[in-house]
Amino acid sequence: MAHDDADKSKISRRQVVGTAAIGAAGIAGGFGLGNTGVPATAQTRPAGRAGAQKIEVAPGELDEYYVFFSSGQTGEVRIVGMPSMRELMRIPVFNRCSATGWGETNESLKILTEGLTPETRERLKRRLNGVWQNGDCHHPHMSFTDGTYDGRYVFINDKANTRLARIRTDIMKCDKIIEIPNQYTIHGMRPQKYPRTGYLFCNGEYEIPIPNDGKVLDDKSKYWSIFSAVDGDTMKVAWQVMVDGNLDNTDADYQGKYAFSTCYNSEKGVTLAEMTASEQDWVTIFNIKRIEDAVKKGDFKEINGVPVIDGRHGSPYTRYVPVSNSPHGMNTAPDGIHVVANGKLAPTVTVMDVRLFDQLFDDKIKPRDVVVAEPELGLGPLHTGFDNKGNAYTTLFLDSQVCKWNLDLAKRAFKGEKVNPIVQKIDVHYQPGHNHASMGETKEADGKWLLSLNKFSKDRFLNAGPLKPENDQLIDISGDKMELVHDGPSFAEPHDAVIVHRSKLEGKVISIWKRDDPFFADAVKQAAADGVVLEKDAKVIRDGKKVRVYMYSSAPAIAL
Ligand code: K7E
Repeated sequence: MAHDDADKSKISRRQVVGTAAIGAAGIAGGFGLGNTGVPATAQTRPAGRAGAQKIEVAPGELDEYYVFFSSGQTGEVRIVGMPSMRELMRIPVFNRCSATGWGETNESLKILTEGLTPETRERLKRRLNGVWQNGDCHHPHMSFTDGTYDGRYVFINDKANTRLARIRTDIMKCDKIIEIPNQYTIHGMRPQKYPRTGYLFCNGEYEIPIPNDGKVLDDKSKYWSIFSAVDGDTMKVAWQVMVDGNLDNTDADYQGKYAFSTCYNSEKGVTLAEMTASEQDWVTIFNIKRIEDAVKKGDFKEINGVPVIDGRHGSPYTRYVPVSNSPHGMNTAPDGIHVVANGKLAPTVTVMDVRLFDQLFDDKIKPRDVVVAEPELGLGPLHTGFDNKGNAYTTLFLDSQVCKWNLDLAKRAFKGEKVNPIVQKIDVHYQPGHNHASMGETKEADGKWLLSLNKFSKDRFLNAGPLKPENDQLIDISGDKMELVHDGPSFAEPHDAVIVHRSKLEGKVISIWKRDDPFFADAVKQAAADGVVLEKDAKVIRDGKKVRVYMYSSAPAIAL
C-alpha cells in the first residue's frame, strides 16, 4: 500500500515490482515475488480481517444486498449475495444453459429470435440453429423510478451482436431480447433514472455506414455512431441519434432531461495512432426533450423503421464537451448534480455540473464552461463509484488501485485553491475496470461497501491453471479509510455489476410460478388445443411429424 500514508511501515507492492523486474528470476517468478519468495500480497495483506462492518453471513442468515453481475463473453447475468459474496443464481441470457434448457426450449428460442431484425433471423436460419451462439455482456442495470431502483427489471447489453435483454426480477428470467438496427454493438447502456425507466440508453460504439446495406465498404466519411433510446416497457427502439466519434459509456441525469456519453476517436481514425492523435476527445450530451420534440415534428430520417436524428456537430440536439483523450466510464453522482467522465488515456477525471447544461444548450456558455473539476488521480482512470458523503472512488487500471477523492475538494482545487482532493489510494489485485458502491448509482447511495471488479488475479487463490480467475474485491468504505475485506474469484469477465439493497426486491421475487404466467402461455394454449388438462393428463399426441408429450411429475413419480 505504497500510497496509504498510514501504512508506510509495510513493504510496498510497487517497491517489490521494481526489485523483481531487475532479474530474470524475478520476472520468471512473476511480479508478486520479492526477496523472501513470499507473495507480496501475503506481506501487505492485513493479518486478520480489517474493516468495521461484518462480512460473515452465518448459516440461516441472509445477505443485505443483491449484486447483479454481467459476465462478458459468458453471456449470462449472475446474482451474488453481498457481503458474503456467495453466488446465488445464474440467469442465462445470450448463452445456452443445459441445466435450465435455455437456448433449447421452445420458450427460450422464441425469446432469443423474435426480437432480431428480419435480416439477422434470415441469416441465422441457414446456420447456427437459428440463434446467435454467444453474447458479450458488459452492463447490467436495474430499472429506476424517481432516481432509485424499483425492482421491476434488470437490463443487460450484448456488445457482440448488438442486442439488449430484459430480465423479469419476479422470476429472475429473461423475457425479452431485441436487436437494435442501424448500429453496430451496444457498449455503454444505462436506464433513465427519472421520472422512471422509461428509456434505456444504448451506445453504438463502432461507426458503420447508415444504412448498413453493404453498398459502402471503405469510405470512412460515411461511417457514423448511433445513440439509441429503447422503451423499456415495450422493448422497441424509440429513437436514435447519429453522432460524431465512437461512443463508449453512457449515463443519465436525475432530472430526466439529459443523457451523456463518453466518446473516443474524435479523429475518425482507423489505426491506433490515428485514433489517439488528438489531445482531446469529448463527452456528447443529449437533450432528451429536444429530441422527443424533433421526433414529434418529424425532424428525422426513418431508417429500418426507426426515427434517426442528426446529432452531429452543429445540431440543436447535442453538445460536445472537450475532455482529455479517450474518456471511458461515465458516472452520475448520487447528489444529482455532478457527472464524472473517466480519463482512461489521461490521468484525470472530468467533473461536469448538470445544472449548467440548460445554458449550454441555449448557447449562453461554452462547452468547457460546464466543467467544474478535473482532478489528476493516477494512471488509467476507468470508472467511478460514490458514497453518501461527497466522496468518489475511481478505479485506476494501470496503477491497480482504487482512488478515493472528494468532490468538493476537487472543485476547490479546480478554482485554484491549494487543496489535495485525493483522500486515499488502496491497492487492488489487479487491473480494476468497474467499481461499485452499495446503492451508489442511485440517489440512495449508502456509503457502506465498494466492489472493485479486477480483471486479473495472481497469488490470490489456489492455482487453477494458466487462466487465472478474475478477482472481485470487497472494500469496506463505511469508515474514514477504505479497508479491503474480501477477495472473490470470478469467471470471465464480469466488467460491471449493480448493488441493490434487498429491500428493493422484498415481496417482489416469487417462489412459485403462477399458472397463467406469460412465460408458458404458448404451451398452455397448445395443451388446450390438444384437449389436454395440464395438471392431470399424461398423454402423447402424434401430429404428423411432430410428437407432443404431456406429463406431470410429483416426486418421486413421473406421470408417463
Ligand atoms: Cu469499462 Cu465495457 Cu463498462 Cu469493461 S467497460 S471495464
